[in-house]
Amino acid sequence: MAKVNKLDLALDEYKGGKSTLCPGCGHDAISSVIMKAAWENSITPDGIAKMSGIGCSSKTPAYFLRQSHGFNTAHGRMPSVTTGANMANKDLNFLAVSGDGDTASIGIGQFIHAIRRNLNMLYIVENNGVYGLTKGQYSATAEEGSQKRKSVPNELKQIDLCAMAINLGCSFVARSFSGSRKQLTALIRAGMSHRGMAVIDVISPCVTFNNNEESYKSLQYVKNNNEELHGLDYIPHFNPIEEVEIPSGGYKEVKLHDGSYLRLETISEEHDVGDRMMALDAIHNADVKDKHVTGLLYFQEGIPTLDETENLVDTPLAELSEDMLRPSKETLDDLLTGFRA
Ligand SMILES: Cc1ncc(C[n+]2csc(CCOP(=O)(O)OP(=O)(O)O)c2C)c(N)n1
Ligand code: SF4
Ligand SMILES: [Mg+2]
Repeated sequence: MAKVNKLDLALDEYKGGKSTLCPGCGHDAISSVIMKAAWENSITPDGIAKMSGIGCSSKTPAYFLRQSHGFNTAHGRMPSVTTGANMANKDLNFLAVSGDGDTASIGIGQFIHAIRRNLNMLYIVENNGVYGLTKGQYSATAEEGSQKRKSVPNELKQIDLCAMAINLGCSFVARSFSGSRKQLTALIRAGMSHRGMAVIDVISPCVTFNNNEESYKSLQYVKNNNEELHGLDYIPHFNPIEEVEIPSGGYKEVKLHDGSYLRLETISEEHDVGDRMMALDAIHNADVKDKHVTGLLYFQEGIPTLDETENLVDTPLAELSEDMLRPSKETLDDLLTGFRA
């Protein structure tokens, strides 16, 4: 019999359609981690809304969680559509997948404002440094000096989405790699447990246009130049922490909104995830050495989310009856009088 989760569902119930991406594309590895993470976290599939923009990465929600709600929006516009959907039904789990082009080029304004508003969502960037779907032009996250297949080196400075998110006050910022399955699983599970905006920038090699050795986002380059901040283990709220084996070295635990924990095992120097300057320092130090720093870079609990700032009622607007949504003539008259005063 197939193994089931806390909802008595097998992993199969969290799968999607067959992928049409190039064999070996990093995005497919991320899709498989997303399915497993949602299954292991025992999230009801129809309680999830999959959001995406346009690109090979943004196509991937078709390949996981077929029973979930889904909205494949316009290029770079996913955050604003998610804002609307979140206002209509704040109780859904918003799981967004975007690309580096979708996020750092055409959609950068939208990305910035979603972070500022602390939209309650998990935002995964599948970052390959190129516009894969339109045949591999350099994107704004391609590092200066990095060189894709059959091309001259990229001459422009990169935008580091994690540094930008930290500077904007994002409450959960992580970087990972599609080839680091254990680390990525722990981070995605933790991102799903976080209340507020969680940004995970995942380096995801484009095997067709940007996987040669001169590219800083190629599979081999990332494997050789990945500086992990810590080992990561996710302990779900339904699993008593006392029963989890304690690591032999040093470690710290981060308690997440739903009562789950992310255990951070020290690798070399201890990274304080609550220290914004330390997070920016880690990114900068890796950048000057042409390395990639991965792990949970920054975390902060308790920042009000957009639905809280907007004082939404407890019941999602989508579930309120029409008489609750439509103000009476007297209420409207009162409102208008207030505006005229
Ligand atoms: C308004 C608009 N401009 C341009 C395009 C063409 N276009 C489609 S996907 C894409 C880039 C996708 O790159 P990225 O988000 O990095 O995704 P990847 O394919 O690399 O996963 C572009 C420029 C479009 N679909 N819509
Ligand atoms: S073109 Fe690149 S990003 Fe798109 S599916 Fe192929 S390998 Fe993946
Ligand atoms: Mg891309």
